[in-house]
Amino acid sequence: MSVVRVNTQPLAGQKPGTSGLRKTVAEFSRPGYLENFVQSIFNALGDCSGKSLVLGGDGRFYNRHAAQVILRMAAANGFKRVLVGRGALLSTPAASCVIRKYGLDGGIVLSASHNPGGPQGDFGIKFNGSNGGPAPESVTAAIHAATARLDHYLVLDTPDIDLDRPGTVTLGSTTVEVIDPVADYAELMESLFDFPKIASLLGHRRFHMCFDAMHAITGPYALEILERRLGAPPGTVINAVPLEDFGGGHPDPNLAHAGDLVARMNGDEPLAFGAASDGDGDRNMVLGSGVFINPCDSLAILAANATVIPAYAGGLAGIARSMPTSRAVDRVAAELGIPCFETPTGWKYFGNLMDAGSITLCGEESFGSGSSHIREKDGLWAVLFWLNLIASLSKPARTILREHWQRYGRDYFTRHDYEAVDADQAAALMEALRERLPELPGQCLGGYTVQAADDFCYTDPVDGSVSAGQGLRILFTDGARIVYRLSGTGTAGATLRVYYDRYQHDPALLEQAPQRALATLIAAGDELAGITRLLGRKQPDVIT
Ligand code: VG1
Ligand code: CO
Repeated sequence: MSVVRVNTQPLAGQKPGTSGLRKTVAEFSRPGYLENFVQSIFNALGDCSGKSLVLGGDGRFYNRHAAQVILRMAAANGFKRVLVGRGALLSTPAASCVIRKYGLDGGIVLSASHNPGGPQGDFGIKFNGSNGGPAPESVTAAIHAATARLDHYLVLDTPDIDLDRPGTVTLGSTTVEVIDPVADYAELMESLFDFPKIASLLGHRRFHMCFDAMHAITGPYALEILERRLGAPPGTVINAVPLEDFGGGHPDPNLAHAGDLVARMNGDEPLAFGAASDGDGDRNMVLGSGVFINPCDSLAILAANATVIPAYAGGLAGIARSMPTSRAVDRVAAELGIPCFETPTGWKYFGNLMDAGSITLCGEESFGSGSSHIREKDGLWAVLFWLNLIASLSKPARTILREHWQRYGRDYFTRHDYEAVDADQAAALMEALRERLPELPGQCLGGYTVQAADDFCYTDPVDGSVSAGQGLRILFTDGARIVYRLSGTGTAGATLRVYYDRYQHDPALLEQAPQRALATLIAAGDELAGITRLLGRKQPDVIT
């Protein structure tokens, strides 16, 4: 076994986005593409000798190959210890859990999350630091800078190791431990929630639920936790086997893509509760009988009822939400008398607040919620939180939702995504709108008067770092809001996301369909940015 120094040159475009580097499998398969990026992560870390890592991914096509390459490179770069999930599998939250539990220096998660997989699909690499959370902007910028000056990478000349057999292998001076990807995470969940109470709910003959793992990473986790530890009937978890192409589906838990689950919810034997997770297990969608629980409302409800859960019985230090997320959780924070922070989109902005002890819960409108138990959003955690609430409050999910609206009012929310838009056209639309921001206050748009308009800029209260250009916000005098931003996770053209929300507290008007309740605001948003006019799009591709 010898260390080989391979000469290379910088490859353009290796810039991490909202959540790691995401490219097509075709691009990742180009000679040196994967190796260049991994070496750049190691270079940004500095001297790797003596350091430790966790490695695993969501099981998509290229996952196993990439894991073998990364192990050879970690060994060549002098890492002391690498823990790798059996089969090269690890959900994003489980990787965060393992980093924290074993005091590792960081982790590499192989995933493009909700992006489609397979040879024609996408692949991705995320790097997490020693707190278990996604690398902050300062680190991703250092990695990107390293990609631009790379001239060689190091790799150990050694064959693939058996990733399916738990145990220890030595590569050069690196100890590689193949670990059970589920055990540490399942144990952590058991320490947070009232498992006996959830088990009695799941054993009740009138409570039927379904968890759709969408052939992505959460299958093995959900089987272990829901069916084995909590005794849910076999078959509760569907699409449980991780497949390299996610069975041809799109592992994005929303009403459009979790079709099997939606069909079961509305089938002959309607279910009391349904949930789904995404490619790498960090997101969740939760459904009650006949109702979809918007992630913004879900976060608010978890916050309002947190003390029911053993792990949060002592109360919450504070809450944070991403800027486009509705302000439903702000109302809960105000009532609890705790701080509520507004951060840019992406989980990396929550890490400092959690490390500083300023927040306990946080979430995003994009089906992500989590707490300071780890430093990632956590799909199954949210599902267990909901089950614990239903069991402890002895109320169905839809009643918990309705009572929440009656008490706090409802923040109607929707997100409209325009996918695969021409990148130049999308940038021009955003630029034109940005230039008009100063003139908007006081103007009337479709019956709404603009109170303020800005390009969201965040100053991290912990380290003072500034993140500018995080989305265009139009705030109206009645509290309604429109936000425009471009996605940072796509691989084809640009995706324009437009977020609409409006508060309603009239008890008689809490049960409207969101698209209806927001119709005039949506029309105003289209007109203001010129979506139909400039992009030629009459309808969004995905409505959440
Ligand atoms: C999207 C979501 C964002 C989320 C990110 C990563 O980013 O909007 O809230 O944090 O995906 O989630 P963007 O830039 O496409 O809007 V995941 O589950 O892909 O790691
Ligand atoms: Co994800």
